[in-house]
Amino acid sequence: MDLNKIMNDLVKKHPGEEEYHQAVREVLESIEDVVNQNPQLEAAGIIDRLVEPDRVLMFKVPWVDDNGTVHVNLGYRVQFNNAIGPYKGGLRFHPSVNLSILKFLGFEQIFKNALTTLPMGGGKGGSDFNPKGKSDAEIMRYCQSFMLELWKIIGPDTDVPAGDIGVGGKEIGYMYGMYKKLQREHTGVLTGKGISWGGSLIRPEATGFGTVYFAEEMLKTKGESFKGKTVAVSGFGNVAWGATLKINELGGKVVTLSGPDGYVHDPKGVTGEKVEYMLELRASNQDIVAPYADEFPDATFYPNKRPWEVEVDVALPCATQNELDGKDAQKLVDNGCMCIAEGANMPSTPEAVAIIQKNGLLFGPAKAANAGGVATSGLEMTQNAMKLAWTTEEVDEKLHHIMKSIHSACVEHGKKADGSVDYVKGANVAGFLKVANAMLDQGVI
Ligand code: NDP
Ligand code: 2IT
Repeated sequence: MDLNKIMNDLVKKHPGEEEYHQAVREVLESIEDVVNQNPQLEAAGIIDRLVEPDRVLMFKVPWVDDNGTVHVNLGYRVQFNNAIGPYKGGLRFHPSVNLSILKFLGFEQIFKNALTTLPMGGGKGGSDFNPKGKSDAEIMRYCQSFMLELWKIIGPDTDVPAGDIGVGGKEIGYMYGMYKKLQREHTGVLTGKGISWGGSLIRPEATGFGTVYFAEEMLKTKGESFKGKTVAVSGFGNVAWGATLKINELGGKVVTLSGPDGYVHDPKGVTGEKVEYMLELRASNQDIVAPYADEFPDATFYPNKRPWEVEVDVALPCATQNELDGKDAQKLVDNGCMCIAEGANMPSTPEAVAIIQKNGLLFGPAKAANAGGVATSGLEMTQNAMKLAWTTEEVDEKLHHIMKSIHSACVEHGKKADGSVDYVKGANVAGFLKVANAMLDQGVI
């Protein structure tokens, strides 16, 4: 496989789509050896077919605000690969959303979903709509207008969207309502639904829980656990909340949260009512974490800074892509951090990953460490298909089991001669082999 040629061609075909190039390069670097050892993959054009999405739907989303002013946003769905199951992946509503970001997320989702052991292909979608500061009525009208286009290409066995940044239970509800009306059926076409209308228990917590379960497995390989460990978490959204809940349960202490405005340091730990306050902050539709420090005087707010300068044992980036760079990684290393697991998608830059790995820290990449969210979406699909609902304990146990098997797959494919594990390589190779073999079986389509 000629990696540089593939990348040059991709960059030429899709100029400026930097996040997409970054995600593809990272995977190709890991799987280069495997591809070279298996010439049938090259003969079947697997890589060329894998790096381009099956199709992209782009549409305008017109909507009217509370003052009667008309706005137009852009909506997208990237259906990347359905070799092992229906396209599956979240919808992101954030002003930064563009095709490059959605293609990077959709590409990652292929391998993440393969790692879950469940039959789900990869996709992603969203919009450059900014939900911050919008009224509920505006968000409802927006979601309805968005679904008026999206419904044409999704279905419970075709493409099953879910939430991501800016899309939580409320938005899923508004979109589901419109889908149901247009399609005239009540099927599990979206995941992250409300519990009373087809949702799964534990889905809101699942990504954060899964990230902590994965980190726990990594720590175990060193004879360690979360008990007594200090943890830096970034973000204050859905993933950060779930992770904080689980860390508290396992006896660790979360000492930071962050937003686009800066970070808060709470040396006494984000516990009890403070965890619930995260939900209020998230629901308030503000864009800031600073009010946490007004509400809880033990905490200090540091504007325009990232939490990675705080001395901690474990770091869980749970906000957004490229939020932990080389300098941040060096600070974590210098301060004695031993384990980093990515709750967000691609939060660490390639420079950061290189520094973290060079210094021998445990490093769980996103497609393994945050796969618990989509895995539980898969469990929601199964419950919908069976028209049955599992208990909290049943779902949590299955999620825990899936995260342990993802960890085992990473160890199997990422174990190095010195006994340490390259989890980046392990996750990429394990996910890739499953998808590539399915593509081989199904012919050139
Ligand atoms: P939320 O919208 O609930 O929270 C996102 C968090 O990130 C918020 O705290 C948000 O702050 C912050 N944030 C957003 N953009 C930026 C930015 N440019 N700089 C700094 N902070 C930012 O989303 P989720 O918790 O669902 O998603 C967080 C990450 O986890 C994303 O990378 C997502 O792709 C990933 N993920 C999510 C899964 C899920 O099931 N929800 C599953 C797997 C991964 P603010 O609201 O103020 O912008
Ligand atoms: O990035 C992700 O894995 C998600 N946003 C969850 C996708 C899903 O379909 O549950």
